Amino acid sequence: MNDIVTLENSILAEIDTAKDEAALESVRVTSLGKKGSISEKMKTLGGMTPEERQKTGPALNGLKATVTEAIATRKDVLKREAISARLEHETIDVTLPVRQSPSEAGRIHPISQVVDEITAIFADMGFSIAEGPDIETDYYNFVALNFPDGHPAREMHDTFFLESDENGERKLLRTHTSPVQIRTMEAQEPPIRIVIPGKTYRCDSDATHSPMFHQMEGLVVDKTSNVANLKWVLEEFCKSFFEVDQVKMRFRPSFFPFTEPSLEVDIQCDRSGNEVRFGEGNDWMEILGCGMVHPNVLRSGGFDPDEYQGFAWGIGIDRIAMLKYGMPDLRAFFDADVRWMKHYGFRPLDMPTLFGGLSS
Ligand code: 2U9
Repeated sequence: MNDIVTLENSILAEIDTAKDEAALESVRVTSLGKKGSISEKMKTLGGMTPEERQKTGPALNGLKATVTEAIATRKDVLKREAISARLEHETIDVTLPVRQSPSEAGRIHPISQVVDEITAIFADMGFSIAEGPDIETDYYNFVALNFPDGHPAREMHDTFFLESDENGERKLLRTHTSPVQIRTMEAQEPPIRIVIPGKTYRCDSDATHSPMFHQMEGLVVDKTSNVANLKWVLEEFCKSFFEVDQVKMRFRPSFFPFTEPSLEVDIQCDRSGNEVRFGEGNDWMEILGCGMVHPNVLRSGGFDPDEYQGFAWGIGIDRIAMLKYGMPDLRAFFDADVRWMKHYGFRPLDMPTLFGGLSS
């Protein structure tokens, strides 16, 4: 029994002098752990006579309880001492300026902003957003869109070609987002209502052309869609996008291989002041191209042109971003100049919605 008292005194002394929680944990392991001094003593109970065991058993259980409680009490004291020490040494200088969080300091690029605005407008009209690869085949970029081999309109696209692959096929960087419409027609049954914002590529570079630029095309295919529906969709889009109540539009005959009839669209504007104003004035500005989908293109998508019809349009995102936000030089979009982004960029948490305002 004496050795149990001695053991208790020595363990309690170690607990009292433990400097921190790590030292206390080490006392717990060496006393109560599987191979600790108390556990080792417990193991000797089996070799004792019943009388010895009757005395030693409760004494060891009491030792275990005393040590467990002493450890818990010391742990509380050490925790409180550690907090007091931190409070004494840690200070906050409340006069320092608050550092801006990335969600406040960062800016959304005007192109991304305009893509989000367009997405919000067309989603509200019931359109889905479709995407496809930037590297395309000649078939999806040209043939399926009614540009057969040798068609003169191919020359106008200034295409970037990749090296021929092992099958002799020359892939290319898509010159418009139109391949996505063909891929969607192949994969879906009408009615189809999609818009495709995305990167496009043509070998052209000056103040108003960049080798990589952004387009937003749209496609509707069903059994009844017509030019009146097309005009309504584009008018609603222009009013929402330029955030005006009314906008006059002028549709002029044009030619694109993938649409018949094809139309170019001008919107009313006022150029008399320093900036262009939409929805008023006596001037016109060309803004987009559109038309009814050509029967050959419907066939490429797997639809019978005697049963289905549709309309489509294409618009340059960079250009409408420049017009809406008064940015004079296209090249600045791709310069990654932080000062320019601070001036023309948008706050990350001001997401464009029709109910909250597109650009407010
Ligand atoms: C399919 C069927 C029809 C897409 C169209 C235009 C007219 C057009 C230009 C506008 C400015 C390109 O960025 S831009 O230079 N695009 O004028 N695009 S109709 O017609 C399609 C597309 C796919 C299957």
